[in-house]
Amino acid sequence: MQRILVTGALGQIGTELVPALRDRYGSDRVVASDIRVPHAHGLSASDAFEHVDCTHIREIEHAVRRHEVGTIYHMAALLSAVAEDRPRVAWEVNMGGLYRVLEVARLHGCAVFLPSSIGAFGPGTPRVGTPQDTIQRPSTMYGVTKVSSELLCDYYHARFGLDTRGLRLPGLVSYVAPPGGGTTDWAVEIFHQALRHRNYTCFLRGDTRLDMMYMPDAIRAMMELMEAEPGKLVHRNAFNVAAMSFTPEDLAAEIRKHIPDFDIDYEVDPVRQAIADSWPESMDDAAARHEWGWKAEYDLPGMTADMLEKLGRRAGSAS
Ligand code: AKB
Repeated sequence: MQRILVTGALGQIGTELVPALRDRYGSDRVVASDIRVPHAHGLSASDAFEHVDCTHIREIEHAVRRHEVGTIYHMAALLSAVAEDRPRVAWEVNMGGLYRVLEVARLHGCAVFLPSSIGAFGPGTPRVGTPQDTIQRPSTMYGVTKVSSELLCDYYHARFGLDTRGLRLPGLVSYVAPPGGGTTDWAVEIFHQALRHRNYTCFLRGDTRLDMMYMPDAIRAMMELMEAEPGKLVHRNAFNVAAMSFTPEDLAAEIRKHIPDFDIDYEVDPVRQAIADSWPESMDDAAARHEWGWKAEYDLPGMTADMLEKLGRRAGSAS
């Protein structure tokens, strides 16, 4: 039986991807891995877990051999703001990690999923309705690693026939695990602060419009892409996927429909503002819709209502 290995399983995406994969394919078929320890992150002791530092090829190979892995969801990476602060580490983790994952995948015949990002675009890219195939000249180290990762995955597909597939994910909103180190983290923090303090100080300008998505849609997109008929895929690394596009002012107004006395103010961080200003407001995801039937389910009102309900419930059960 071939298994699925998830790297970076304790991060914002991995924390929700692992249970979703286990629900769909069976608990015994999914191995979580991370450089961090699982007990602090709520995984049960019976769930398969491997310590994997993706900058060490032997650790990846050990997990792949031991669990007879056939597919790797490679989520381990530094996000945009941290990568800008530590560009050398970002290159080593984002590119070095991917290179080693691809080499192990080549030797063991594994399929590979890689999350790219709106960060793979830059100031020269059309910001509205960003096409699938367009200018990609990002101005951040994160973006440089994302474009290079897309190219490297396409290369391994063309050169070695590896089944590599990827998505250009928008900023992700989720309630299970915090993002940590991204430019779109404000869109998660705002919900926690709204529920706790009725106030949020945002590090981006109020009119900064970015492409965003609710985590359940993102998780479904990853699994649907990996299940798609290979013959139908014209693109591989990586597909634009879109759901909604909003500013901090828009989200604050939507939250106010549920929490009328919620207030937002702004203390702009110039580094993260510059990163956000270089990213798409809204991507055109026609290729994903045509090639494998992608369709988002959550819009801004639906996501906001669900986030507040789920976070409110969690706070209630914790008290
Ligand atoms: C980040 O803000 O760095 C990420 C992303 C959009 O790739 N959430």
